[in-house]
Amino acid sequence: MKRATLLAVTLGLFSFTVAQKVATPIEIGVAVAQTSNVALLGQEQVIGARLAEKFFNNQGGINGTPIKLVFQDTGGDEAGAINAFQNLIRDGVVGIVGPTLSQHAFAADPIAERAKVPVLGPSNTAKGIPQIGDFIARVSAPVAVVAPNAVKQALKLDPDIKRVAVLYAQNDAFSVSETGTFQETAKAQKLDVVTVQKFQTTDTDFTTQVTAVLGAKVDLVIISGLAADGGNLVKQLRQLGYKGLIIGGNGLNTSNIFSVCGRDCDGILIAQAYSPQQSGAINQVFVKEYRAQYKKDPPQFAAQAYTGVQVFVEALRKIDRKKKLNTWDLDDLRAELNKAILVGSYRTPLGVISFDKEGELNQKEFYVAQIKMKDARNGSFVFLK
Ligand code: ILE
Repeated sequence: MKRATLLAVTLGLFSFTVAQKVATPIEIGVAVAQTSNVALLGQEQVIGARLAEKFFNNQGGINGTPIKLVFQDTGGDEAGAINAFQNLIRDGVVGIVGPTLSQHAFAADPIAERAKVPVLGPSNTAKGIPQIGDFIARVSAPVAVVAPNAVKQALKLDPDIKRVAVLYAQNDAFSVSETGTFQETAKAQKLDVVTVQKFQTTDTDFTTQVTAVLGAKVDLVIISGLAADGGNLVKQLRQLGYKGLIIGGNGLNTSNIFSVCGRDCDGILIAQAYSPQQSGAINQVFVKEYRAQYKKDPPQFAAQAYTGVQVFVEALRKIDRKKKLNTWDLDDLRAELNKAILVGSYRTPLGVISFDKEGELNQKEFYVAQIKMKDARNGSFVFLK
């Protein structure tokens, strides 16, 4: 039965191939969180990657050869990320866009590095990601250049801010990295960090931390955590009476927190590495497609995942022009692809980007948005000047 099905499928594919003259697609792996709490962030990456797949295939893929994204769900932990990477590498993808979290990247990227498979981190912003190895680069600007913008914006909105409370998820590598940047920025701006509170991304009750924050009489709260915990923390801060400004870190940068903090999400400031208003032609196409399907503006995580796929596509096109991709040995192609990625420059929805020789991203434009809630469920990110 199985064999018969396989034969039928093979024959079907064969005749399709002959009839359509479609070459075997080039497979690019996408390993992000499609399940677990981390999927609050990962879902947007799946959407961005798929839009890119469609867009670039409509353009003819890699000089006539279509691309195919191969998805592997990392789930919410390191073991899942490692497993997803291993499966993709074994399946023969040319490179991997992923994973969702830096916490997962520190565990899974070394696997790709050893196998010499290029990785583009779509959202891994902790310090030290490109330094994991030669095959690891990212299209997500590091926290050190993104996060300070939110603090500066808060001071623009309220120049009288003096006392700051900082909270962070101590079991998440990115949150630990981000709070370091936030605390340094606060001090550089001559603010007093009067209390630093820790929590876990798995926590749901933040009474202890909120009590400490309220007792410290602060004008600004800065949170580094992920979407579910971060959203709950905001909600509990508001419910227990905190009235001042709140900065949310990159882990709260999704409209998926609206269902967690509801109306209490209103006013949160979040730094952005992407703006739907970015004027480049490809961004305008991306925004149009995204709006048509989802009736709202695309979020940062979707734009970055789109960019990850785009960088692979453009680097592959370059290689293919010199020597057809189907004539390469897979190991050689992966190594060549890694080199091509690092020397290129790309017009993406994030603006024009390139990489330094370690695989760190060069990006110029950054923004800050403020959440505006319309009711308990619906809201938007308003970009500030
Ligand atoms: N930027 C973070 C990280 O590096 C999260 C990505 C928020 C979704 O882990």
